[in-house]
Amino acid sequence: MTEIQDHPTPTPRQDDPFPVKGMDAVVFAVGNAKQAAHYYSAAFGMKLAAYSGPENGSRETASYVLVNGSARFVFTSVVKASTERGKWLENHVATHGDGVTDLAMEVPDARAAYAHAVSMGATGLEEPYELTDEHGTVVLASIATYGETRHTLVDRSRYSGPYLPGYVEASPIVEPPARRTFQAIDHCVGNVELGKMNEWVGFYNKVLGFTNMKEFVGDDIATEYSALMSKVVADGTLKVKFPINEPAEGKKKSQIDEYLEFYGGPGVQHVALATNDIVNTVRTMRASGVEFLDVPGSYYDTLGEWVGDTRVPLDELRELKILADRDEDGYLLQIFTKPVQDRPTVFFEIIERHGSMGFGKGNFKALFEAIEREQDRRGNL
Ligand code: TYF
Ligand code: FE
Repeated sequence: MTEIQDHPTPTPRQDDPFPVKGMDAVVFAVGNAKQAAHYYSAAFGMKLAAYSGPENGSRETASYVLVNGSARFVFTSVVKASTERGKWLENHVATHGDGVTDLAMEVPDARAAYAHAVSMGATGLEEPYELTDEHGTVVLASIATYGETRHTLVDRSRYSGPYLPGYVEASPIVEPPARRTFQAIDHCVGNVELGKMNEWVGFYNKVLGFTNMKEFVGDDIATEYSALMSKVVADGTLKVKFPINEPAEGKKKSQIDEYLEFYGGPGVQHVALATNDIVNTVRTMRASGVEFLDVPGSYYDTLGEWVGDTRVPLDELRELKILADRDEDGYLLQIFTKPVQDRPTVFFEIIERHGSMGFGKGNFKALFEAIEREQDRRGNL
């Protein structure tokens, strides 16, 4: 830990050049959105809220909108080969497999946000445009980020429909779980190529006015065991947090290199979901067949000594393989799923925060050793 980092205070700045309200949605391009919607309903406990497809005027693509508290995921697939609108989606899925195309952010003014971003050097992908239906008007615009990922900027302050014009309300696919599994998107992590982390951190600093959070993985830790470097950028209110990873020279093949190779370039690595009851969430998801990374029992033999007491008894953390970390602000509990598709690419994190605004740095050793064991099982170490 040699660099000095900004230490953001979570107070909205009056002069924020790029104010954001929070994450609007994580949008996935997948091979079969109908089945993805079922998986995220039955296994993740999300609720289908809206749909767009051939039955209501979208002839080329089908999209399912799933929600859990303020967290919103959208799954999109092509329904017909080689159409004009479906082409890019087809190419995205062919190259990357299932993956994230869009980390959409809700903003108070999409036109102003887009104009600011482009004037500061962002690549514009969609100029601001309006969509209107009987529920009101939404203003959208999109800018490019790493790989083929984009940020759509969404002003939905004059809209009351279930998602966007073009979508109709939809009923849950299965009965939602008795207790909510998570209620918000905590952070979304990108993997970029070797040597590009600082460029992308600079992009978020300059173009979006995001600041660097104090937690990061530097050279020293990277070469020891994690084989990655990481820095975190966040908006002024810390509602949107984007860690950026790049591969590092380590003892073994970097997990980031494995991702880049199998995804076919930079992209979203994991999405962390905030819960108030990680024990319930993990029990519910495990019972539905979601696989989590395995942590050796030895991790728990010493955990109590440095983490101290947490809301969840040590025995229950050990039973469920939940990780814990503490810093000067408090503690957090977290767990990571295995990749959720056949490619070793996108996975999820469940996180319960108690004061700590960190990302679990105390767990990096145990976590990365667990990831290495999985890489080894796949023959990618
Ligand atoms: O978001 C984070 O930074 C933590 C730590 O492959 C992390 O969740 C970083 C890289 C990784 C898994 C977790
Ligand atoms: Fe994370």
